Amino acid sequence: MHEYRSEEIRNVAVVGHGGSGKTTLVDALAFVSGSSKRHGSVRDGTALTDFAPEEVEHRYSISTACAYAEWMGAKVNLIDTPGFLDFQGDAIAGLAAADGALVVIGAGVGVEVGTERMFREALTRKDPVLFAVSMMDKENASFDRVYEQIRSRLTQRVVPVEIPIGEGPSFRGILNLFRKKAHLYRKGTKSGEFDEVDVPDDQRERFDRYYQELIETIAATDDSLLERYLEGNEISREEALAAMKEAMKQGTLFPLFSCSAELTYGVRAVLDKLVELMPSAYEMEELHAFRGAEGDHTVEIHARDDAPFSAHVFKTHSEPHVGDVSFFRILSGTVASGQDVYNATRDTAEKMNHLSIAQGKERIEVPRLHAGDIGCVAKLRNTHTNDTLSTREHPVRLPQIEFPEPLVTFAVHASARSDEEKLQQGLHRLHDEDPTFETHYNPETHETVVSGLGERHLDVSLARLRRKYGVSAELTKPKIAYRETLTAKAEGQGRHKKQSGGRGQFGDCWVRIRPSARGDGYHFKDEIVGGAIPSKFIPAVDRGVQEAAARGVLAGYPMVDFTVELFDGSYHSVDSNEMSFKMAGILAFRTVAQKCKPVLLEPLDEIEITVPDQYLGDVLGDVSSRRGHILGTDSLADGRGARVRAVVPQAELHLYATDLHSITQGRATFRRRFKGYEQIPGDAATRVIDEAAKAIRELTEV
Ligand SMILES: Nc1nc2c(ncn2[C@@H]2O[C@H](COP(=O)(O)OP(=O)(O)OP(=O)(O)O)[C@@H](O)[C@H]2O)c(=O)[nH]1
Ligand SMILES: [Mg+2]
Repeated sequence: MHEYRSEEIRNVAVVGHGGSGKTTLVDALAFVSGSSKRHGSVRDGTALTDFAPEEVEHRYSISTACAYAEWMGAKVNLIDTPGFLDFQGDAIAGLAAADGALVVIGAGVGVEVGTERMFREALTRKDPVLFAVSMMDKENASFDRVYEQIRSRLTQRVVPVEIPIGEGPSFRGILNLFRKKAHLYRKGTKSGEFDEVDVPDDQRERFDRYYQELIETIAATDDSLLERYLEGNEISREEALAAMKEAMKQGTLFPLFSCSAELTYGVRAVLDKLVELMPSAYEMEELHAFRGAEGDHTVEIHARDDAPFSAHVFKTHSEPHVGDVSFFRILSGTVASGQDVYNATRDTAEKMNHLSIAQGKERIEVPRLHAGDIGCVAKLRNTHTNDTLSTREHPVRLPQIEFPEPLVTFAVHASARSDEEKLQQGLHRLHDEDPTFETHYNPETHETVVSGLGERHLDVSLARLRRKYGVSAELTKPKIAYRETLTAKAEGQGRHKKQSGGRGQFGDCWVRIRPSARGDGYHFKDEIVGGAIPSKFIPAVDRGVQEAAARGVLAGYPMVDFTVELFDGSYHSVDSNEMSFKMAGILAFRTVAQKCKPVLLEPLDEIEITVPDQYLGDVLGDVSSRRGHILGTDSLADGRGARVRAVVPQAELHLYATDLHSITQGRATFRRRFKGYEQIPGDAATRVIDEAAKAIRELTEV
């Protein structure tokens, strides 16, 4: 294969709503260019970039995957991303590795929530965007409707460049505005071959209308062009393309294409324009990276071959017999197969053995890759997603990809007890592969919990766990880490006395217990005077109190935020020892805490919901029904809805992501953050206490 340099490389992330036709289009682009030998299909599980067993089974993308199309002397790296919200982390990683976004929209369904989301994400990253309306052959396809939806929901600055001739079953060609020709596809063509003909008479009126619009839009991007256009001068194809490319870079123009990836109609035109309109890797704006493993000085990174090597790992894919495959985008310098590199994020040396590029699941070895290219390498020792590879001589760390935070949490249990250790290892491997999948042990509830972006995300993660690490596991609703606290003060005695032949045990203490402020923790005060308890036994009383407090007095949850004053007691010169005073501490706590009006506390999260106005009422009502407390509602500046802040008990938030999705047709997003503990009101508290008592009864009956 030709060694492509940054000027000849385009990195394009293919993004959009779930099921909009991205994977099919990537397959068609690679096939039509001749770079992929087979025209695969999502329907029969042969699509180039949907090769993971879970993807073949479900017929949708789960992971970001790479392919390429060599076209017009360039290499277009195509990063196929999943559209479902649950796998959004991978879509964001795909955008991070690219220099432009191809937003795919299904001609039948039009603009959807995921289209909007990914378009805005691309805008935030200042990526040029090209829209492709795919599935033009589908029964209910309508190009004009989608065009109108883009204008009303996404941007007024969209301009059609390739217009379909016929729609649905009669879709047979496109009007190519730049060439001022019509392309009529040869029926049954395998790779998008067409006849270029003059614009047919019955298409003349549409052609003129769209052509006028295109030229005026392009002319308006540049004063000198506009002047010449208004003077009646012709704007050449090259000038028009250059102006459009510049406007796309500025984010002021978004070209619109139409195609049917399945029939390969219109796909060549999309390829042409990816090469002509997307910026080359060479045009990448400089980045600022941290120097060294720890340093906070920054250095500029340019996509130049003569700069030191640096690359960002945006995806780790682990395979049963191969191990981890790391996908990276080279940001500066070149890298050769077998070269020693340095992972500054983890301070480890790595070797780039069998340097490759990916065409779907196939990896093609290459001797060298240049600045701006995307490559992959297997079996790095300790490199994970979001790490930076560089060299020992010039170690740098690149800015991190910000992955979405987990929204859904479950407890996880190995199906077989003996698999517990394997489960822990597997879960950590899954996290290394997918940063939006998190796992930790909750010492308060004694459960291992896993979090992700949605239920589907966690289900797929468990399927991977089973396939790759041979561990079956089940998800259950996580236990809530309730706590207990006190609301009144009281005092009393704890007296431990045992006489069972030989040496006895004796410890006796008097304590005062009072509540302290929320979050203040536990305090122990020694107020013994005159040696009523010898000082060497006092820490034992403290330990006893803490041990008893950890088990609470209401429902077995840890008691928090209180102060214990030890103010009196007595001892026996022979029978007293530390053990006896610890027991006295336990007894004192149990007796006195009961008198201090104990209550249950529950963990609360603060949530921030962004929601279009038409769903605001429903969302607020739903938050209230979850015992939520609304902190405030603000209107978003650009009329895109409202932002609601509320505090809601964690116990009421299980599966909130799923519920919010269905209340708002997927139009709302939310974030959650642990807020603190607060007292549970009457009824809800009684329920928790009853449940705890029931659980204890069941345990003792067994
Ligand atoms: N008729 C027709 N069907 C298509 C076309 N493109 C895709 N499809 C079908 O539409 C379905 C979804 O296509 P995909 O390519 O998997 O869509 P996607 O955007 O990759 O979906 P996610 O990966 O889930 O986000 C599949 O059944 C495809 O076979 C097309 O051009 N014409
Ligand atoms: Mg897909």
